[in-house]
Amino acid sequence: MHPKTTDVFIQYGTAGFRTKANLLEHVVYRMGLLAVIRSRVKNGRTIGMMITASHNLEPDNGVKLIDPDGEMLEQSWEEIATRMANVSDNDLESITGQIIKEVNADMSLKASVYIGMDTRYTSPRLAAAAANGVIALKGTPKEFGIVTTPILHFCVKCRNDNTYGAPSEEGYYEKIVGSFKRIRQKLSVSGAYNTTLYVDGANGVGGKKLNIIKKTLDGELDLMLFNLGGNGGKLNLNCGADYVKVSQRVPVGVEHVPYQRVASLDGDGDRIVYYYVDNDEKMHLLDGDRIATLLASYITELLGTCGADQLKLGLVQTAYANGASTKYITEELKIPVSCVKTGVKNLHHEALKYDIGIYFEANGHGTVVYSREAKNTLKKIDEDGDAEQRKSAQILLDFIDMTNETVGDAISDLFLVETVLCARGLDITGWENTYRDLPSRQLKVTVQDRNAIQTTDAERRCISPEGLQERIDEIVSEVNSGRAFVRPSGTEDIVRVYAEGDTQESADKLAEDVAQVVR
Ligand code: NG1
Ligand code: ZN
Repeated sequence: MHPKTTDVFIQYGTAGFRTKANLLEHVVYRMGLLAVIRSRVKNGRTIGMMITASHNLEPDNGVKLIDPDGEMLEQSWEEIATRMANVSDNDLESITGQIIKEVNADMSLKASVYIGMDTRYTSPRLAAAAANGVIALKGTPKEFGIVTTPILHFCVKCRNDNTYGAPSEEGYYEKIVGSFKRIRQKLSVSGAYNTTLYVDGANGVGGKKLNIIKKTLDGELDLMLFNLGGNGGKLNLNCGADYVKVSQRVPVGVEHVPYQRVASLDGDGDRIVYYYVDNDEKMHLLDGDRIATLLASYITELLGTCGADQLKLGLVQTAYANGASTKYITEELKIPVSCVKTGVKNLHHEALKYDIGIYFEANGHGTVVYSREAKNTLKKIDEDGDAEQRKSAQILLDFIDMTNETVGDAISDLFLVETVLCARGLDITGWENTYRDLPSRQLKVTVQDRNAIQTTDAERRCISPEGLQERIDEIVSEVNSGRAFVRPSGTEDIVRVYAEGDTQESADKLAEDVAQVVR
């Protein structure tokens, strides 16, 4: 029904399949087949399929599968997905049969697949191909239309675990926004905090959903929304969280008032960074590391006041975390930090090792996960504690409900950040002043074979090609507070270079020098 029209090899990577939209129809159809098989292997529990290319530009698209608990597809299935996507039309049936045997799927079981998509003009056609794939193997598709990636993750989780919430967009608003409002009633707006927040919606789905939420807020937060996709604004083009973070520039399409805090979302609403411009029109970025430290210090404070210090809280970062943030977390907050390989699933798994695990990529993708033990301890304090302990426990329980624990979520993270700023009476400079970021620079380098570069130590050091790490070490040693690493991207055919230094000039030069060695 959806014939393969290209021989270009495609791989299920950290962000699923992602490429030019016109190369994807057969891939998405086949992922519909695979989602049904996956659902049956999971005893008929619901699987999710999200059609999106996140922060990529409009001509791209992609698809990722969501496992029953709302997490990313189990890693061992990535190879199966890749095999299924690349086989010829002629061999599709036999390979599908082979895979069914291999994974031991009982094809007589029911199968359920939730399908969501972002705002790209190619998404509806791909979502239809996905549904056709599901139907071809006698599964039941349910289409959610245009939703953020995290809303779909949430719905999948709720469908398989009804204690988490109701599996619908409304159920999501009820839980996330509802708990934000409940918390706001317990806190008073004070100090330097003010309720006006500007938002850059990247001309994607996140801004559209905030526009729905905005109408239900009663002055708890005054959202001024920009880049909602109208007025010729192009998806992710010179706007959105990735643009702001990587280029270190303000997005187009947003009105800039000095010292007004702005939240910038990415195209599918799973990343968020904050920034403001000062009187000299200089942009100050508050990225994922800042959000992580803000949340970590607030949760730690509440655990203290409610007498639950025995719960183990930890933070998870990647090599891209600013060195100053890691120093602040370990030395000032005295919270344990782990560094893992890039890719949200790696952070998520590491975070699950703590009672309360906070994970963020510097690019603004992250969330908090809470163990059953942590939730039960807080509920018990809410029942048996003294008045002050109970108050903190209740705020923390609302905080947990406001968190989308399945995956990084720009909307949920926005409400978490706004809650902490309000509770602490902070404006954006107060938040910024907790520590000073080291200047940094990211570059992309095109090489012949990016996989010639192999890394170790959570991607902070190269083990091949021979001699490369020694050269980098030499260059880094000449820079004050210098740090640099290179790694092949998992989502683009490039090598990424990252560098930090004591000044912007030294960070820029270090990145450029390291890039020269890689080229
Ligand atoms: P790659 O292309 O592997 O660097 C990028 C981001 C990841 C993650 C994935 C998935 C950076 C440096 N890398 O991965 O953090 O978000 O995309 O979208 O931001
Ligand atoms: Zn995204």
